[in-house]
Amino acid sequence: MTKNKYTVTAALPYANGPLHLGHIAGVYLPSDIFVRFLRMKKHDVLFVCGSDEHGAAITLRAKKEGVTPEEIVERYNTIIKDTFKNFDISFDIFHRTSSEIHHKTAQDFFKLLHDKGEFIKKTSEQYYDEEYNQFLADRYIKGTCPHCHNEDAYGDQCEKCGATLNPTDLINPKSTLSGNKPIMRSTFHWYLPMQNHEQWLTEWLKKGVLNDSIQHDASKWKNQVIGQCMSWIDSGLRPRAMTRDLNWGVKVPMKDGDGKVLYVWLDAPIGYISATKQWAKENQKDWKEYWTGDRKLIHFIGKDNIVFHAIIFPILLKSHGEFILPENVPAYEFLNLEGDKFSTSKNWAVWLHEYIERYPNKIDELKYVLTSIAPESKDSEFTWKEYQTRINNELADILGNFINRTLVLTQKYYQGKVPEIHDLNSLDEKVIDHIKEIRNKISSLIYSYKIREAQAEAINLARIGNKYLADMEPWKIVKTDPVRVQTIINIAIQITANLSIILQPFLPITAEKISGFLNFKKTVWEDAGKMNLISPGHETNKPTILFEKIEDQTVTIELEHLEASSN
Ligand code: B3M
Ligand code: ZN
Repeated sequence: MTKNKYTVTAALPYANGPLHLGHIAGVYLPSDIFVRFLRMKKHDVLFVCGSDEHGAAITLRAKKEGVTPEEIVERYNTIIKDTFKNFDISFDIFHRTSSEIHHKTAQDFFKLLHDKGEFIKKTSEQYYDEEYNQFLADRYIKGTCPHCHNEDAYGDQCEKCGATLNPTDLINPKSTLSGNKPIMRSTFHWYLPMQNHEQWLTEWLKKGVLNDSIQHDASKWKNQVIGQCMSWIDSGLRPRAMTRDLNWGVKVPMKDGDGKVLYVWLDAPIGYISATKQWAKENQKDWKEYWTGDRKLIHFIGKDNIVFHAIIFPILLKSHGEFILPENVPAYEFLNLEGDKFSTSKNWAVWLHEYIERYPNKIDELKYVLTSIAPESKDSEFTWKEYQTRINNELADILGNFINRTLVLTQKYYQGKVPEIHDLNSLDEKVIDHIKEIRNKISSLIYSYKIREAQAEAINLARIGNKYLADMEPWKIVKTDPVRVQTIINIAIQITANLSIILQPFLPITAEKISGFLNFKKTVWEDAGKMNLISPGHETNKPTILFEKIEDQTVTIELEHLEASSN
């Protein structure tokens, strides 16, 4: 088994609000499953995240609430961090970009690039709000998108059509601070001449399309990611300002940098590096090992973050010169909610911390549903009805039922002791072959970021077990053919043991419970696929119900709650 080394990052959520199911389905859950799997493969893996505490997202929220940006980031860093913990997302560290170590890391990075001559300093005319005495970049300015005519496009991006914009692209620009029409005023900034990087970037991205050199087709990039990057490059890369005239952020470390901070999209991805540094410090490791050499750097993100991770950050890393570039940037599309987009401002959302409060014992249930509908290649939708159907028909009726039947029969017939296995017939053999295939299928799906299909395969194993028991009907022949029943139950126990292994990345709490029932625990991926995991005579425990069914009433209550709290 080759031991591969991975540094896996999950997009740093802005500390300006709590997490909703859309965030989880499209970044944190798939990355967590991927990482849990890599750990079971005994790869060397570091999983980092943290909160993004700079940028207009924070200051505008503070202005809206009439509090300081510090207050906002303190509040939401805590909420987000606790929510991840309660949802059992297994980051090695959840850091924050307001930390000292981050400010220093980002400043050093900027300075190094500056000293290498990687920036151009230039003066230009920019929009300015006279009432607030502030230049208006990014989200400080709104207007009509020149592409789709959405009237609420921001100065950096139109959230409707996804186009990346400059403030001067906007039709009818308005300050988001005062609502006034801005004037033009001149200011200087440090720019990254992205156009100089076009050639290597194109070649590197193309390698991403073809790359199947490592294992399986693990490193193939998603079409959407390559597509978005190439269309950006084809429309011509331009110099992009790496600094802003603001006072909230990482101070520009230059003599003439007064009143200026680093562009949030320069400092935020460096947050992955500073999080690594902090983790390394706490664990007596050398942080550089996680950003150099033959390590694979993987960025899990949402689709609105593609160009920042697949174009701008790689240019910065390459210009720096010492660090590896991402091996892959698995980006997810968006999750919708009951026929509409998730919206913080309209409060059209299922907030994860509220879900956990209401259903503290249904963490794996939600994980299962979100992975089943993950927006891997196109936008998808969460509905409470589907939540109910998937839990009832798949988790309870298939997985729960199979595990329960197997263990209850083992108790009933053999006082919990695993029976002997005797001669196998062709049906037994078919089932056994299937189990062996499934382990490999799941691993190649996970290596290729097809987490949703991988989970479906894992549940398929329970489906096979469930059907096997239903077809063999041991309860009908236990009196007449007790030897045959021993074989059937032994096989069902081995399938259960296999499930306790392969479910670990997806449903860690459930896998742990199954292990408890079996009185057996294996955490190495390669242990799955075997049919002699548990020896005859081994004592199992009495099972409890794994999944309760979701009543219609729960669906009704949740829908009413959603309608009532939205505006
Ligand atoms: N904070 C943007 C977002 O939440 C952002 C990601 C930063 S990753 C370095 O969409
Ligand atoms: Zn648009």
